[in-house]
Amino acid sequence: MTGEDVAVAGDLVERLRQLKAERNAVILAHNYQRGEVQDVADFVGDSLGLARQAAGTSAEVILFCGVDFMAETAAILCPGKVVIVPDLRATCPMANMISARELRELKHRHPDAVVVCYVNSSAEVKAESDICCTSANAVEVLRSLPPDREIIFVPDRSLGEYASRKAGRSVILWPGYCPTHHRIIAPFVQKAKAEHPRAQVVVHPECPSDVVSMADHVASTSGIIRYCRESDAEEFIIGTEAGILHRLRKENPEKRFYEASPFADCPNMKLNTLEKMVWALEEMRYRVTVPDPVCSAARRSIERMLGLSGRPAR
Ligand code: CIZ
Ligand code: SF4
Repeated sequence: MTGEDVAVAGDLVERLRQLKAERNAVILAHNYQRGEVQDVADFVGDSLGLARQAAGTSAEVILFCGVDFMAETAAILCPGKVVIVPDLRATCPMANMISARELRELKHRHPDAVVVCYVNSSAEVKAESDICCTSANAVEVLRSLPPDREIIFVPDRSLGEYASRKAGRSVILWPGYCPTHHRIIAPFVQKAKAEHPRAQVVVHPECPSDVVSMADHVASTSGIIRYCRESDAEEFIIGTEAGILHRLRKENPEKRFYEASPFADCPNMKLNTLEKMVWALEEMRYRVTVPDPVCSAARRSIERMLGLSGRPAR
């Protein structure tokens, strides 16, 4: 950044501070957001941790910096609050890989199956599902299901395969995947390991299965942050969206973090900027709402997950 850029960023941060007070707003940012967006947020976390912050806040307005399904989840869990996002185009290609109609057809072919949907899904797909899960609790959710029931898992095939193996439950998979995590490929990880032989390989379960099998530890974003903080290791190769490196380096200045792939940016996550956050609060747009009956049905599948352990997404 030039001196001028720094001054502009400083002005934007100051303007955000004023607007937050005027609007009684709270800023929530996902672990994959740009560093400067994370730095101005009141809370940084994973989608479910953020939704829980949203539910617990006394603020009236939630400026949600992530992608659409996360803001929808916050709106579903906080019916009395105004949820706005900086850019309506910030969506999740993986969540868009299954529609409610496609899920209904799959259910029709397996009428006795329990439907588990990853939180990376539209409200309509959540509404068609029996129980939701996150990457932090997918294994626990599968283990909680009656042993004699068939299980449908949508939309992420990689997470479904990983959780199925860990839980010892066979599942009917859907061929969805995260384009960002699937750019973390085994040859990149091998190269990073050769360059940093002492580093631990820590990856997200959305990665391809050969990458997952090369890892020392597999976890959700909140799990990756916790593992790196608590581990005695000093170097880590990180296999998830690149935005998480900002937080890992900020919270662990004495440790070294390397990216497992040079191409692991999610362009949707990066659509949110400080300027768009200021505009969003100035103009109180873009509002995210989930009307009934989808909202109530989606809330049931999320609440079933929340009821499992009371403390789900870590
Ligand atoms: O649930 C989330 O926030 C996502 C998409 C990833 C993760 O592992 O935290
Ligand atoms: Fe969706 Fe992948 Fe981007 Fe997450 S990183 S929002 S799963 S495309």
